[in-house]
Amino acid sequence: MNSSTQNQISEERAEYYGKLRGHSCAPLWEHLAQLVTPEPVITAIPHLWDYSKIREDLLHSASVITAEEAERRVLMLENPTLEGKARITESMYAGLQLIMPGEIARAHRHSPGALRFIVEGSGGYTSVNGEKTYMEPGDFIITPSMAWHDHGNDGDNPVVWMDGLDLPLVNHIGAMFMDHYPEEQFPDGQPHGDSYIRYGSNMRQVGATPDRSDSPIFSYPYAKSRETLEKLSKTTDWDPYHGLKLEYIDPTTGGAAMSTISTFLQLLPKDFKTEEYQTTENTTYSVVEGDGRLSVKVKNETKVIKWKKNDVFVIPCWYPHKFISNSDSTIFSFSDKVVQTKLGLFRERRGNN
Ligand code: 1HN
Repeated sequence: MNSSTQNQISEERAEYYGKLRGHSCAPLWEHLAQLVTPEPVITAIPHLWDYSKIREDLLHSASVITAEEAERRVLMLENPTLEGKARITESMYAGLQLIMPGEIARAHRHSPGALRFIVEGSGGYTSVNGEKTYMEPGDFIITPSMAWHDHGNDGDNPVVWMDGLDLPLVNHIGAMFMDHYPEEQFPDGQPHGDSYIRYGSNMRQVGATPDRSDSPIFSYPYAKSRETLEKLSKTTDWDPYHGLKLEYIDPTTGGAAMSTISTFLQLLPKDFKTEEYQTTENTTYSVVEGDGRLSVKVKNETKVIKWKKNDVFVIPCWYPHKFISNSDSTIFSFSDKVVQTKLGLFRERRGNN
């Protein structure tokens, strides 16, 4: 075929495609190769937010805006490739929230589900449908979809936590709803610790059937999960890909604690080196204790990311990676695994073949 014939076809096609656009149609054959790729093509990149660097910016936010005016005083952690999109990975939102002594973040509710992972400070609390829970560093708290919630700080120091939300997933589907409560705080309901008493002892009242899709336990204290990791580490073989990794579960179902976000706490002992691992999960990590490195393949290069206490880092879908710990380390993480699993899309690859 000579080039003038080719040009003619292109012109013919261009004209035809233009006509199609006018009828809200498009030719699949021009897009198929980009739409359906042999392996995931991911915009988000592995990245780390150094807490020692952004802490100052975060504390500074208190002199820029009050919690009252901001409603939620949060620095969003945006993946560098997803600027302006309020996403830390393709599927998840994360931010660092600051609440100063005496402040209140007013009551509201929304369809995205949220988690809090406490980074620093004591005396902070959150109330979920009127049940208050105080939060300590390393505690994991759930705010289920459409649950009323407000936060406060009865302590003497700033309180900081990482928020994780399924916001991009909900936005994608379109099922977004939010309400503001007419009062600043939701009225007190069940006493502090009630849900833990009801559901945290492997027993439940006869006839009790929690009607939610998230765990009725909405606070998982670090002291308990850390102790469990420590004790298990004495009797359990290390997983070559994860060290010792525990998933937070809903004790009434045995499934993931949240319906749209999987949550984990893992222990990597000093000088542990994991084998190469690849997963379709989009995972955000928050380092609770220790330090180490992440070695991750980006295109054909190996990128080394150094992490330490309180840093946040992400490994989006399908980047092959390994962990190397310098000291005994515990790392919290959250991902979209539970959603992928429900949809039959979850995949993983262990090792490099
Ligand atoms: C939200 O309600 C909170 O309740 C935090 O603390 C972050 C990000 C987007 C939308 C709602 C909170 C949020 C959020």
